[in-house]
Amino acid sequence: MQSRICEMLGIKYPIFQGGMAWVADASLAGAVCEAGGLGIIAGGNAPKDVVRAEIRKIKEITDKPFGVNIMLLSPHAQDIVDLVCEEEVPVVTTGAGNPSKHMTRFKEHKIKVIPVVPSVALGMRMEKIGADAVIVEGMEAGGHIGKLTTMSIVPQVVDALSIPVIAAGGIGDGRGMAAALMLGADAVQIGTRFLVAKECTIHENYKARVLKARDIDTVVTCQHFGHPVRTIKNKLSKEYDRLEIQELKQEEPDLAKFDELGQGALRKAVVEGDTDYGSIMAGQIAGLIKKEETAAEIIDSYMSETKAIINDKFNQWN
Ligand code: TUI
Repeated sequence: MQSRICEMLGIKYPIFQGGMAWVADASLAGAVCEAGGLGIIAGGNAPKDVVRAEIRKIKEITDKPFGVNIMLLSPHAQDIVDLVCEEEVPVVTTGAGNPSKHMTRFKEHKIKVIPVVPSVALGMRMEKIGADAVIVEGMEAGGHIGKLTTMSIVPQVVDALSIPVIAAGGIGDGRGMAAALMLGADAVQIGTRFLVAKECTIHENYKARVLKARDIDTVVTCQHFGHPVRTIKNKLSKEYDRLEIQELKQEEPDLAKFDELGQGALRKAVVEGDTDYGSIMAGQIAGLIKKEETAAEIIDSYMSETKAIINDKFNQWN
């Protein structure tokens, strides 16, 4: 299944692995690249040297194209922009902000730039200033999310733009991938399912919580203050809910309290395996995930399920 995005990036399958902060290291991203997808190293909140080490590692693991995600809320975002230019990273995805001010720099270094856009308007702006494609992420996704669902926003962005669209959020298997392609997406980006990849180095407690999650187990915290984030329900998410109710009653809510609660919470879950007070970011499809597999097995199952569904439908109607 070749598509214009595969041709543009030199990858075999139209599957991106989400650049999940603290999660997406060279081990996971390298395995995804070797399996034919686009592996993406997360910049997250990490400083330049840490990300550089992961870039050097992935270059040892694979000679296939890979990406780096720049999380624009990071205090190190500008450093990571410099880094991807220095290291001649082939593909950059951005998230959690508007990457306009870095675009010329990326283009000078012949980097393919693929921003996450939360709306048609930002998608159009990105196309105008030279983005090579955009990722459209519905609020079914884990982590920091926008307001719209994948089903609603993907076709609207597809209609408004000429560049390829990558759909993300809620795509847990080949059925979801087939649906995203039917909406007009050229590729999909998968986060949550790769959390339980064998090559994913997160704490086993985190993986266990994803494997155990039911359909109703994710929640969105900070809906009213700061940045909305989808996680698996735990003591931390309940603490956020309590704080939100408390601060909604105040005339001048104390936003610093939300930052304080979130400080280091993702690291706590990913590195220390604290699934009570750590932030267990995961998407709504967590309930679909039942087993740990290699990245190659995950990619192969998305591809074979997608092809089977599309063939079946075609045969049914012809
Ligand atoms: O970025 C993500 N997901 C993330 S980032 C992250 S680390 C974090 N943790 C706590 C709070 C905040 C960040 C965990 N998960 N996905 C891509 C994404 N981008 N979602 C939403 C957006 C986005 C939002 C606004 C992209 C652009 C944007 O533009 C606003 C503007 O300035 O025009």
